[in-house]
Amino acid sequence: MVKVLWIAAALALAGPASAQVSSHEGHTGHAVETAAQPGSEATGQIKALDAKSGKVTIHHGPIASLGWPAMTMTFQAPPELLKPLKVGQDVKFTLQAPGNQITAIQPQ
Ligand SMILES: [Cu+2]
Repeated sequence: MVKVLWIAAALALAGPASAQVSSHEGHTGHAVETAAQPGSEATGQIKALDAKSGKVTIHHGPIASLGWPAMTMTFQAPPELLKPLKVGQDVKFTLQAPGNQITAIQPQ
């Protein structure tokens, strides 16, 4: 009982600022690791394109890293990446997890 009171007194003297720093120290590394996941590479052919709203429909090949078979589907992409592209082009692109956001795309 005497010990518990001593710890409480020590924490009160240290103040709330230093107590907060020591309790969060160990967590900063994990957030960085999670954000640094690599994208998935894929290839396909453009079936429809709406650069203005950042949408592109691609018939893509199998994507092993996501466990996807070949299919036609619509992805989101930054409009500036889609502007130089045309319907019917064969493209190589990079997907960000969970998988429907394109972060890089170019004709192949
Ligand atoms: Cu798909």
